[in-house]
Amino acid sequence: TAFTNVIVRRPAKSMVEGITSAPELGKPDYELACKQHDDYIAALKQCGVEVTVLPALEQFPDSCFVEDPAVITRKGALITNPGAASRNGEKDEIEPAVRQFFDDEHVAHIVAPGTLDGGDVMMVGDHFYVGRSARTNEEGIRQFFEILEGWGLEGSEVPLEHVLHLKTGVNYLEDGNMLVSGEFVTKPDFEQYNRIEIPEDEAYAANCIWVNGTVIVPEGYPTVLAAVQDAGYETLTVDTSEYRKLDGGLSCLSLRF
Ligand code: CIR
Repeated sequence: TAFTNVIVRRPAKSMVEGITSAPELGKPDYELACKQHDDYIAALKQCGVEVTVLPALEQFPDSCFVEDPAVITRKGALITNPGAASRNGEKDEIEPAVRQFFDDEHVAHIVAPGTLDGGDVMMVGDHFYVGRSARTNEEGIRQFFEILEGWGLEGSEVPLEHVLHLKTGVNYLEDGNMLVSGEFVTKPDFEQYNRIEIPEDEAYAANCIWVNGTVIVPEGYPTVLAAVQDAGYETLTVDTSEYRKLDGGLSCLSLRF
C-alpha cells in the first residue's frame, strides 16, 4: 500500500526551548533546522507523495514533530492526547489539518486521563504496536485499542524500558523487514519479522521511514544505510542533526497516509 499524503509542520524559532534528554548535544540551530526541513520535504516529494506544509507555531517549541499529536490509519484518524504538558495543546492545532482529509465519522480522540503520543505507535499493515512509555499510559492504550477495533483494526502493547518513544528504537520497513535497536533486538513481540539489527553507535538511525518503496535514512549512519540497501531498498538520506538534539528523528517530522 502506498502513501499519497504527508503532513509536516515548519519548525518554530522557539525549538531551541524544545524538550530534550540530551542537552549535551547543544541547542538546535534554527536556520540549519529550516534547511534540513526543506530537504526532508524534497525527499518526501521524490517518493511521490503530496506534502501539506503547516505553518510554524512559536507557542509550541516541539510542534514540528507532528507525528505525536495524531495517528492516521487507512480507516480513520486519531487525535491523540500528548503526554508532555508543554506539547498537549498541539492536538488542537493538528486537528483542522487532519480534518481536511477525513470526515467527522472518521476522526476519533484520545481523552484524559488517557495520554498517547503518536511516536509510540507503529503500523504493520492492519496491526498497530503501541509502546507504553512516559508519554503513553494504560488508559490511552485502552482507548486506542477500542477505536482501532471500531475500524476493524487491531493493536498490541509493547512496554518500553529505555527509549522515549516506541519508534525511537524500532521501525517497520514493510515487506516483513524491521529495523531494531537496543531493547527491541530481543523483544519477543518482533520475533516474527526479518529484523535488521542496528549497532549501538548508530542507534539513532533505527528511526528511518519507508515511503512508497524508498527508505529515507538519516545522513551520517553508514552501517544502517548499507543494511537498508542490502535489504533491497532504494534509499534517500536527509540530515536531521538539529532535530536529533531534541530527540526527534525522521518519523517524528511527518504524518504519512
Ligand atoms: C519531545 O520530547 O516530545 C520532542 N522533543 C521529540 C519528539 C519526538 N517525536 C517522536 O519520536 N515521535
